[in-house]
Amino acid sequence: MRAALIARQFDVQGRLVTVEPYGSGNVNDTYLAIFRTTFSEQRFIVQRVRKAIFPDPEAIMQNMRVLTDHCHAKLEAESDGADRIWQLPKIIQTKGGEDWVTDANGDIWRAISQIASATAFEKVQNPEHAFEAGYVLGHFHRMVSDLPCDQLRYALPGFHVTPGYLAKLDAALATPEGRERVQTSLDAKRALRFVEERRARCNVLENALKSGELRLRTTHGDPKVGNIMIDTATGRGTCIVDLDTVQPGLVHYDIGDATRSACNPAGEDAPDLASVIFDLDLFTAIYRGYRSHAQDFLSAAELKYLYDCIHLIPLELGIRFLADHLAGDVYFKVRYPGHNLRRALVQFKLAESIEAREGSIRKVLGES
Ligand code: GN1
Ligand code: MG
Repeated sequence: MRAALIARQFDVQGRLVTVEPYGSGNVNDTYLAIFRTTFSEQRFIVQRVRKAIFPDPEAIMQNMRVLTDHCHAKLEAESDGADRIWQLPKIIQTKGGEDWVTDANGDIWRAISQIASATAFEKVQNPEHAFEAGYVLGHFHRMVSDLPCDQLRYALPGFHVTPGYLAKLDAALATPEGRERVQTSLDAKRALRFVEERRARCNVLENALKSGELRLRTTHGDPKVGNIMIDTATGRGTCIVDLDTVQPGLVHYDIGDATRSACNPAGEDAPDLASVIFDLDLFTAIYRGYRSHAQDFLSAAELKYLYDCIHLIPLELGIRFLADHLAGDVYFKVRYPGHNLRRALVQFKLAESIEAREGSIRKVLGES
């Protein structure tokens, strides 16, 4: 097996016992490798970075190196006064001292440490869990608030730039296959109408960036609850994983992504659309967790756009899923035909629920 051959190239002691598919990522191929010696065992994550998604995988690895060097030094320096043992995955180098391996197809493979005794939940469990998700993201943002984002490369150009996803949707619609997929499905027609009614709102964050009101920072890019590790011994968040999408961006991309994930108890694959809501108790909890750290670094202008990002990012993810459905499922991995359309409907239902609760959300944000 290719993953086993690759796993042996990293600088780990012992003999390979197993290497099995791991996690539920929608994009990369992830494996858990277990190596054993006479006395101990080491588990780590091996991943193939999909070239089709990340045109410049070396940029991801360079970003990961810059980020982890910055954060590990900070975590060490602050560890005596910290309220818990904060963690962050570490790059495991190859036996030759490289940060990644390139296979015969030109694909990049990398190895990172596994966070021990911790669990990531695909769906939010309760308000305490939502609080922890906010607390971990706030802690991460505070840690990187002094890491100038011009030290990072754009590993995924256009990531979270909503108007760009609208353009992709339009391009998919302009193909005969895309048109056919819409004409034969009431759900696809409904989803498209939903987007059309909100098209004008899709520029809100990019306009604020262009006008200079908002500024770029170092962002995580994908802080959904499934990427927040919860310590099994204490129930406390211990770190955020999945560092592929770390790059310059707006802090709002992360906040909107965290809230769309942690405030929807039905999850991204909700079996019943009627169960998809933006839960205000969960939102109150995640925002309280986030603010514990974020009051140190968020500007007044950034605070002003919080409702906008909470609404925009689920709308954007819905547009991304819908565009991929119409393009023939080329980006997100799917488990059944129509999976991406179904995912889009869940995100649109969530965006609708956010619209219905705008006043209450703004209240929690302290705006009224
Ligand atoms: C993808 O592969 P995964 O599950 O970490 C996607 C995110 C989406 C997420 C939705 C690089 O993340 O942006 O929010 O699916 N990652 C990329 O579950 O596009
Ligand atoms: Mg990810």
